[in-house]
Amino acid sequence: MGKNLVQKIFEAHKVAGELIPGKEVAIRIDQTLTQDATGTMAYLQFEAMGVPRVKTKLSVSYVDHNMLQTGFENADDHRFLQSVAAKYGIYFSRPGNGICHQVHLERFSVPGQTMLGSDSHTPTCGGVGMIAIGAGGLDVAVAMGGGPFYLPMPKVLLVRLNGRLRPWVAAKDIILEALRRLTVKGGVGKILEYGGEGVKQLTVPERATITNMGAELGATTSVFPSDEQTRIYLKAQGRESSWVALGPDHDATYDEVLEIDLDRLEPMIARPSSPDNVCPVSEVEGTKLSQVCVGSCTNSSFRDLMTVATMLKGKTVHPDLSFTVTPGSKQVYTMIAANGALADLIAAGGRILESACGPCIGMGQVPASGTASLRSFNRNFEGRSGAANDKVYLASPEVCAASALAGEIVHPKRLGDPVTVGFPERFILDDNLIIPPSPHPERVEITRGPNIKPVPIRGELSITIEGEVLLKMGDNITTDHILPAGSKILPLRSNIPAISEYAFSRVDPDFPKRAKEKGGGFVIGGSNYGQGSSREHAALAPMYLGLKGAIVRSFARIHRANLINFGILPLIFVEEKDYDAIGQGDQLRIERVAEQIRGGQPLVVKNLAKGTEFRVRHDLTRREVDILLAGGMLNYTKKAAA
Ligand code: MIC
Ligand code: SF4
Repeated sequence: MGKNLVQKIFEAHKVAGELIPGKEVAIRIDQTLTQDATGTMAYLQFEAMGVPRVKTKLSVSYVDHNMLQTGFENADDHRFLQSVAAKYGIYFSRPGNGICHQVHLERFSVPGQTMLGSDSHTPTCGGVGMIAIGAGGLDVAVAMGGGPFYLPMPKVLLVRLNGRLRPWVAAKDIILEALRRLTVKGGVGKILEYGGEGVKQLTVPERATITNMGAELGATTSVFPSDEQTRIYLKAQGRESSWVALGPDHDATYDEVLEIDLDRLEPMIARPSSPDNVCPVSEVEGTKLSQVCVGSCTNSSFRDLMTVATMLKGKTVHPDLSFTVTPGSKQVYTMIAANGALADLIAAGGRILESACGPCIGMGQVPASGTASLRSFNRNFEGRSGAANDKVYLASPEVCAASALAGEIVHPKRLGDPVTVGFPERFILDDNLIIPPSPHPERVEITRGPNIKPVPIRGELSITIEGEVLLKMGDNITTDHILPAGSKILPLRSNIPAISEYAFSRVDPDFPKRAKEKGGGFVIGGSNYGQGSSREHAALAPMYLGLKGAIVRSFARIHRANLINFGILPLIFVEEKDYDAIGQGDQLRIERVAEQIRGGQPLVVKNLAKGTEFRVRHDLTRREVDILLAGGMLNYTKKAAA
């Protein structure tokens, strides 16, 4: 039987387990990527592991999230990261070099290799045929130390692209259509493999927009074949030698298939406040905008910015809105500066930001109160922009540019014929902002600012766990709810005691106080609990406040893994009615926890307040059970080493 591309890459990297959907498999990791907001924790944990030098083929540390230096904290973190990189054999991408995913695609991606990154949009590099997966910082630290990455083997979903995109319809519209049909839960436990005739038409940066936003489907990752388009891209990046042709066998089979007819697609838009709240742009035309932002790791390539610059050339953006542009990398920034497109953007009224995440993660550019913002980004979770009741729409750069001129959401066809941007034969190549690791690691001193605090560690799991239900929540709770970002909170990523004061603050600002008063307890969630970002702080901060277990309808993959890594029980309601019956403030008790978990049967939870009992299940592997019993991954690794 023929193999699909996912099976081929997994097979080449498998170190244990089976490639059967749902069964645990361990794969060797070739490359790792971190960014500064998750990287400090990842490297503190790597240091604690005592490995002298990374064992991967390539590890890169990026600085792109915490770029506003409103206090000393972010700059201190940058210096810490730079010294760690020099000492432990990691390439360091300096602030200003660009957004991790865009730069990694340009300068380091290799078809057929595996990558683990401490950022949920790591799948961007699936655009060249890598298996690139987002994970918590601790899992990335383990991979840097040479450990394999364990995951339940995902199902493989073939997304067959038929036909060709029509004028004004972009790659972004393909992934928005997938989100419309599959929702933010539709990709959980799956890898999306793209195929079909329509693939050939898409350049690598367009493919990367699609694999990037596959994260919003909850998918483990997304991957395109490595073909002629891939060769052309890598050649233009001066890296043709990294290219190999890779694809599925002609008789490959898949667990599921989704067909998308490109010639029937039209420009799409995600309405507030979920990336799957998608409809055709035509349905929301006329919505007044106070802000339009082009950029983020989804849509900030040379092609994207050239498209926008060409559409705006000689015109002025609408007087009632603010228009920001973020080039995804120094390469993109330099190229639009050299060819004059930057001047066109400035002349049209663009507010040009440095090459970084910026407004995507609430680092500045918070929209005006009660107004709508249109962005070319990937997430519009409520409050993520920095304003509590924000109204953020997501669409292609084409829709953004047309709407910036109109002052309201419009279909870009209003501007007449579509613009075409030629693919550069050669990108401007200069890696001067990427610092290789030191040849003399013994001479490198790690620089540690006062905001960098040690990683808290949980003790072994106790025999009985008991505590109050500290918070009850609904479906699709994101890690932005659990531990928000933004310019005030992001600088505390290296300081768990300080950042824990913001745990669940978006749901209930009294949570930290209550958790401390009650000595910890449980939280209750609905389905897809913990979707979104990979930030392990969403597990670390609650753990620090004494959270013992999260009982939910279902989990998002990365957050579930982070809970286990930090010794918090991830439990799932067996019966729907028990979710309804439980209330905030109820006192819960689970006895003989270790024994019950090992037994594999559903656990009995006593609701002492109501005098009732209910059952919860877990889907932990044996290894995960051992990690939990040890009180988290760091304890487990230490125990294993001893
Ligand atoms: C995000 O888009 O939410 C982030 C910020 O890039 C996160 C990582 C983080 O929280 O540091 C992600 O997607 O993993
Ligand atoms: Fe940065 Fe936004 Fe991409 Fe996250 S989604 S890596 S915050 S640009």
